[in-house]
Amino acid sequence: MKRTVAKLVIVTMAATALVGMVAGPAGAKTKCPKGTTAVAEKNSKGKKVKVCKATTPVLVKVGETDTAHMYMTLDVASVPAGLVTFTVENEGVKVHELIVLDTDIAAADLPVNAAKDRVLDEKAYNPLGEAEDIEPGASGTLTVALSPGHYALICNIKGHVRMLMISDLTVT
Ligand SMILES: [Cu+2]
Repeated sequence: MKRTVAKLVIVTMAATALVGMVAGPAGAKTKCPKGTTAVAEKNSKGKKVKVCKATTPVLVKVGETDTAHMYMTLDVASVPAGLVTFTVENEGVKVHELIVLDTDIAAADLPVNAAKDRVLDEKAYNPLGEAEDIEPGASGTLTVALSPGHYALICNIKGHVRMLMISDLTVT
């Protein structure tokens, strides 16, 4: 199934406190209201500007259960189409990441390359964006525009998909 997804991706790797900050007219930082997030858009003159847009929040918790198991849990199984902001809280002791793949394939069915111990060809599954290098105790955010369908969420650091850092999200 071919879907058109707006190329609208914001990755904020800064501390959570900085999430949603937008440069105001005087260059001052302005916080977006609750329930909205800063999104880059082109104005009528083709200039890139940041605007606060309504977004659906999804809380993603990641970490390690034991030496052989990890987790990636979402607070919802489905969200309405539109802008979705993932906030990824790393509760573990290792660095993790979140990659959102626009694919009908269930996350558990994504092929893991045995030698590399990760999903080799992320591009084959239409990656929409990622929140990378989330340190233990830190959080990262990722805002993407999602159309109805299935999305697979993974942490593709070596070994982590095999240890179940995977999740599925349905967009209605
Ligand atoms: Cu991980």
